[in-house]
Amino acid sequence: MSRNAESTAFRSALEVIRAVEPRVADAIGAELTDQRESLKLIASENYASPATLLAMGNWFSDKYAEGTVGRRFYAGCQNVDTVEALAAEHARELFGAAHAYVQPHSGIDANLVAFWAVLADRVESPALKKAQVRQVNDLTEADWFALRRELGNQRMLGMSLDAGGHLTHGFRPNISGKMFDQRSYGTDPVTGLIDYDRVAEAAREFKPLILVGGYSAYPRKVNFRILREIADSVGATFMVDMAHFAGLVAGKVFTGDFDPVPHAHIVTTTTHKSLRGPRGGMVLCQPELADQVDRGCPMVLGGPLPHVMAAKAVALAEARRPDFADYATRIVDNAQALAEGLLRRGAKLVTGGTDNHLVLIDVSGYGLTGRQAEQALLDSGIVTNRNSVPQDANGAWYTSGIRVGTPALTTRGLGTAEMDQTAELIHTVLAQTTAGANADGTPSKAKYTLDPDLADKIARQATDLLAPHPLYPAINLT
Ligand code: DSN
Repeated sequence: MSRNAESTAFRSALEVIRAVEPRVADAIGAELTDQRESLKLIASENYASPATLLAMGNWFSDKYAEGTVGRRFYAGCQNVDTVEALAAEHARELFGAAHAYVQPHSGIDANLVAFWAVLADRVESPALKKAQVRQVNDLTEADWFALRRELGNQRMLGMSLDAGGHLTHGFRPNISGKMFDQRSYGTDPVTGLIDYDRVAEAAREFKPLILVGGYSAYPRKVNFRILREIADSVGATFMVDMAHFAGLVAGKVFTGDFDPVPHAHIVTTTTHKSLRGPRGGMVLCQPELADQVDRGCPMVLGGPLPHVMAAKAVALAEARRPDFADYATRIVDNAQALAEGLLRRGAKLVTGGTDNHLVLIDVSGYGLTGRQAEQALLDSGIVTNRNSVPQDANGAWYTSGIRVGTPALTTRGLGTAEMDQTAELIHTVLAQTTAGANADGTPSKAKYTLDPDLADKIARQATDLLAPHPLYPAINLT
């Protein structure tokens, strides 16, 4: 395929959009410029391929296709069937999974599908059985009351948010924390690592229906074999949310005990993080859960997004190529180089390093909150996000951490030497930023001072670092 074809495709698309609403065409163009010019270190972001992006921008978006392949509630779904079946096949092959459900629109959708599949599979509920065999409209008020009571008190044990777990693993403000009677496991206060003995103890005491593994801000490998043994010892279903590290599983960086797919009953993921696909979600599961998972629509989801499923099929096909394994290896090499560069310059890192795609900097070592650090870095052309650290004294809004990840910069082609230079830029900004004060003289968690000339200089250095690695080099919109 000629590189020129990519450029022509995006230019033509923008021309068509511009004829209707030029401000949208301008915003799309501006977003490309911003992404090209900033050092993107958000651990959950990436750059999908032009083929993946283009698979989303078409008339598949116009089609309703509730149901599953070959069993739709709408006529005329033969082409949707083709792309959904392809995406599922690629997913099964890539991850060695028995079953794949590619309809979830996002990570939370995938998790809700999984939670409901487990509830439906595991809970001895006469009311639920009735709901499944009868049309929902036939259920009486008493049936509904019983259903709520029988399902409403199930237990889930997941990693706490401040230890690196995710909002959807039972955090109170999220629906998962309201659906389930929830308890969390944390990390060791000294090492910052998961203490599997403590997880086992919590599981023995709490006896969860679901044990959740997976994280969004834990910089280490997780031993899924041990977590499965813990789940089995208390009769729990073991679910893993691999959204952050799906690319490392696909690329065979995480194998054996560290690959969740052979160990978990059910695995959820997003497709747009390290996996480098379109924005969306997916569920993989053991055969016994497949029927329940396939009821994701209508249980949790409405109509699937056929255009996104088409893009999932493209991205998953890309991830099955040998060069994806090389990409996944480089993600981790880069994260480790970044961590070493930061440590050498005196930064404090949660767990003292990384063995995945992310690094969690405890910026209290620089006398800053996460909020101050995030903004100072942004002023300097470095895009990160603030994140809680374990036992965070500043809470989930201001935080004491900055999470940085390497999937996006690795896609651009930056390597370990450039990660060391990135560490230098990050350290310089954080070391030169000072926490500000409120009008009454009390310390502010948001205000800070950073010399604007220094911020400009760092932003120029960041641009120089990116210059040899243009983003979407074939695409020229001017
Ligand atoms: N928002 C994602 C992240 O940044 O980790 C997780 O959902």
